[in-house]
Amino acid sequence: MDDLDQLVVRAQQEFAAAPTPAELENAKARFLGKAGRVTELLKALAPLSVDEKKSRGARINRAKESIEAALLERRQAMAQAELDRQLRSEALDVTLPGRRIGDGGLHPVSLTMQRIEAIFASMGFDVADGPEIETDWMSFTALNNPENHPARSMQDTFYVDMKDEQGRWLNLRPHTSPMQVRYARAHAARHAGADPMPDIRVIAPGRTYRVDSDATHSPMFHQCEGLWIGENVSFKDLKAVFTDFCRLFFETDDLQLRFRPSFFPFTEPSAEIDIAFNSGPLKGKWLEVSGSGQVHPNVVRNFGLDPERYIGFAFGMGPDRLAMLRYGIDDLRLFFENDLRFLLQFK
Ligand code: 2NL
Repeated sequence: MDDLDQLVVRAQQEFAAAPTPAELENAKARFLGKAGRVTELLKALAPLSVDEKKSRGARINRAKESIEAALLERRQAMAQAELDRQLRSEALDVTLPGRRIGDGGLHPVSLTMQRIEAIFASMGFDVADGPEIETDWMSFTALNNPENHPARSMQDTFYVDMKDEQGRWLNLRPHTSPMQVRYARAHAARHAGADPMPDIRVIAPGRTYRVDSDATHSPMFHQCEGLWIGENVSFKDLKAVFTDFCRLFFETDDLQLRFRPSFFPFTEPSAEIDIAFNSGPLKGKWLEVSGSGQVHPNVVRNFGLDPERYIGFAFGMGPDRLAMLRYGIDDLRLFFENDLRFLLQFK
């Protein structure tokens, strides 16, 4: 191997050893630059004879071409390596699942309300929905509450610091009965000429408010009331409707109903409806699920109907409590804390 072959090998080695493009260019300058080894060798030709210049010069030029070829190859290898690195670092894994926006879901009480609505709708009940801010007449007077009844007091009912167009004080409805009063009055007015009037069959689910707050009471809670008025609607219809409702709601026929005498100003007679399961975790335990009764003649009159002719029943139940029973929840406050660990279980 002569000095020129060695020079080529050294150039190849230094190019290979250069870790960055900048150092590769420095290495290039050491061989091919103005003061580089190849230029030095060409300068050293000066004192030689013409023939020696020719042969030695040609060999130096071939060595120079080899060095240039090695440089080009190393430059391309570096560019390729840089491109590979960049492609790797910017790689997109199109098989990764995307980041999805949460689907959301309905609150367990909303699910329960929907379930109640669907069951009563399937039995021919209309579903009515209306104002949560009501007049004294709608919340109490129409429902046969005496003027001095404690339910009207500020200890029991939230009053709104505002009057309606007629100058009447407003309250947050303490039950959804006002909606049934509105519905019944509109129905009676619409069918004023009909003889007989078609039956009123409606449920009123929604938010209700009372001054009450502990483990089993929330100042805002839900209610679903039901009303069926006609010429010949009796307690046996109430029993049939409510038995069907309980069987559908709890998805079992293996339960019993019990009507326990009670009192409400708006019904006479009145009864609490209790149920007991014959099997399952709650087997044999009587659970109160609803208040009920035959609508008081004064209330029928306030519907705009003749209580001598039209009669029927009403009931009122708490979807919050029904949701607790259905899902096995022991603290009402869980419904209103909105802790996602709780809510996600109902998705
Ligand atoms: C309870 C009591 C009840 C009613 C609600 C009602 C509505 C009208 C007329 C007559 Cl428009 N009655 N509703 C009747 C009996 C009981 O609920 O404590 N529920 C949890």
